This record gives sequence, structure tokens and C-alpha cells, in this order.
Amino acid sequence: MSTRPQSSAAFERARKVIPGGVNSPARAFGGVGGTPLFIARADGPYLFDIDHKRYLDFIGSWGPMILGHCHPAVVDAVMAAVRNGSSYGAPCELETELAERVVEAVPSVEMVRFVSSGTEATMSAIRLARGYTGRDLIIKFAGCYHGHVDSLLVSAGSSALTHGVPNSPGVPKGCTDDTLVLKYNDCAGLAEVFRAKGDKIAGVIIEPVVGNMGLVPPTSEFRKELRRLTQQYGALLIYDEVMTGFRLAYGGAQELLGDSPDITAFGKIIGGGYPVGAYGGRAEVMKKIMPAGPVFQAGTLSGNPVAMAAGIATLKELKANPPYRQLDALGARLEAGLRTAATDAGVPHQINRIGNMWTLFFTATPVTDFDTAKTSDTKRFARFFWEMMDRGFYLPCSQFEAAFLCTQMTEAHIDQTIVAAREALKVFA
Ligand code: HOZ
Repeated sequence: MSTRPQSSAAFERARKVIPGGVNSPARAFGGVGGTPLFIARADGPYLFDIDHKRYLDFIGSWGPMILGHCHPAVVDAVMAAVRNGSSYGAPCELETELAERVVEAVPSVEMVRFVSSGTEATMSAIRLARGYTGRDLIIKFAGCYHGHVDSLLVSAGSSALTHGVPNSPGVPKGCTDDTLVLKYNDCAGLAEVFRAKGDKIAGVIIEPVVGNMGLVPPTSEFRKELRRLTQQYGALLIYDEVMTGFRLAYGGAQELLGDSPDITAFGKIIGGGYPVGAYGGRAEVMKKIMPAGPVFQAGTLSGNPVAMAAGIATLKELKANPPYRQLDALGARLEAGLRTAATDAGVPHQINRIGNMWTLFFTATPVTDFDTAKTSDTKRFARFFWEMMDRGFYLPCSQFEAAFLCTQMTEAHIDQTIVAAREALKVFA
């Protein structure tokens, strides 16, 4: 592993005043060892660290940067917004414009409420499902991660999995008593719980395509069963599209899959790299939110004008020049190249990919849920991660996170990545 003296020093300094030196555990490199890189700047498809090294960026801030970094349209919109003041605590038209764009893009969403993070979006979506149905039970799936909401921090993926703390201290037992955890892609388990407790279930929250145990796609039977059972028992189906919204298609995973959930949680891309979350659904459900209805939810920076401007600019660009087919083609090229490289190196692997989200798992077992994701050889992943990093390719620093492509990447970038991966995988031969 190459040394990065400036980043190491910056990490030491940060650890004295910030717990673990980071403001979100996924960034601490706990899943791969070593110390995190400190980033000086980003541009297009690249990150630059404070040791003056350049990396092709496959995390894109964990999802928001589908247009790459510093896209001129986003930068211009943000600069213009900032000159008009950065926060008002009063409504502005940018909020309505972004809401109109989300409603137009996602047919299951007739009204939308903006918050400041994906965690707030899922937390509020759950409160809404409970308030709307008058029931308490929520179903989630092992390995799905919906932010650090108390009631959802049970068998969570992402950094809660990487750090081996699926249940965090500080979450009172009472907070998770009404959370039922089921296996992803398991139709029988789902049907059994609905048979036993269907009239008490307020909602089911799910990543329609999982990014937080690495990339794991749903089976079509599972999705159909989810929709059928929630409708039959009057529970709300909540799609957490914080990662997949405007990423897998302009209308998100639900457009790609042809699904229609009751509530959708958004984040990441709709803020264009600024802190935003949102949740939306049918007007009849959304009108339960205060002040239209009785379900409380609020926030000083909700609908922040700078973040709204960045989101509008991003969605405008994605609508005017839809990149999804091109990104899928790049994804397919990368998948084929990585598959051949891993096979040639004799490394047991799975590559899960949908469109421009992907994960290379180091296991011979097909990865379809949390248990199979955990069969991956994480030590091997860590070695691969650092081999790639040393060659200038910045992958997610955990086996249990999805990687992303951005519109600034070209076939040449993908081919360079494959060449680097081929070299990196040789260490296992
Ligand atoms: N929620 C992100 C991982 N799925 C991590 C966010 C971050 O550390 O920036």
C-alpha cells in the first residue's frame, strides 16, 4: 500500500476532535484497514487527495454525483442561488419547482416534502405510514440500510454492517420492538408474517434495488408479492430510493422495474451534491403531513434554496440529456471486463450490476440477500481495494457498498479500470 503522509497526518489531527476522525463511519476505511484519504478537491470523474494523487471516483459521494463533480450547470445554479441568500426559513419558489420536477418524473409521487437528509426522509416516511394507517409495525429487510433512524437500525447494511454493529448501543429496545426484520427476496417469509400480523402492519420499507449490502437486485416474484400483500392487508409500501432515485432511471428503480409504491424516500441526486432528502407519494397519503394533516415533521433547513437550486440543475440536465442508456452500456463493459479478469485470475467472484450501480463480491455464492453477501471474503476485498487505490481508482471502502458510474466517465476510463483490476487481481493468483 502506498504511503499518503498528508492524509495520515490530517487523519491524526481529525481524530483528536472528531470521533474516529470522520463525520460518517462509512468513510473511516474500517472495512479495508489503513487510513482514509483526505480529499482536496474533485473535478469531473476525479477526486484529488491532499497528497496530490488523482483517483477515478467510483463512489461519487456515495451516490449524488451522477453528473460528476463541478458540473458547470450545477455550479452556475448554486452560485446564483448563494448570491440571493443561503437560507430563509420561509417558502421560496425553488422548492415548488423541484417538487414539480420530482412529481413529473415519478408517477407514484403526487406530492413531495423536502427534508435535509435521506435519514430524515425514511424516518418521516415511516412516521407517515404509521400515522396514515393507525398501526405500529414496520417490516424491514436484513442488510437494507435506511439511514440511522433508531427503529430501522436493526440488521442494517452499509457501515452498520461493515463495523459489525448491526444493533447500535443507544437504541432503546422499545424503539425496535415494532420493527420486524425479514430476509430480502424471501417470498415465503413475507407471506407468513402478513398472515400472522397483517392487520397490525403499517408499512414495509425496502431498497427496491439494494445498495447497502453491496448491489443486490430483487427478484420479480418478491416485488410482486410485496405489492400484493401490502395492498391486501392495507399496509403502505415504502421504497427507499435514496440511492436509486434518478440513478437507475429518471423515475428511479420504480420506473426501471415498473413498480408503484405508496411512499418513496429520496436523497442524494435530488440535492445535486448538497444536503437534501425528500419523501413523496399519493396526495391522499401526503396530506396527512402537518400542516395539511396531523403527522408532525419539520426542519429549519428543509427546502434550503441553495440545495434546491443544485437539485433543479441536476434534474434539468438528466431530463434534457438522459444518460441512462450510455451509463448502462459503460456498466456492461465494466462488468464484462471485470468478470474476465477475475476468471482469468482464478478468483471466485460475483458481479452484481443494474445499470450504473455495481459490486464485485469475492465469493463463489450468488449474492441475493444479507446471508449470501456475508459469504464474501472481505480480506480479499480489502486487498483488492488498496491495489486499486494505489493504481488511482477509488472504489467504495467496503465490500457491502455499491459502486457508481457518472456521466463524465468514458469507455477509456472503463478500459483503464479493467486493466488496473486485471493487475490487482493477479496478487491472488
Ligand atoms: N450512507 C452512505 C453509505 N451507504 C455513507 C455516507 C457517507 O459516509 O458519506
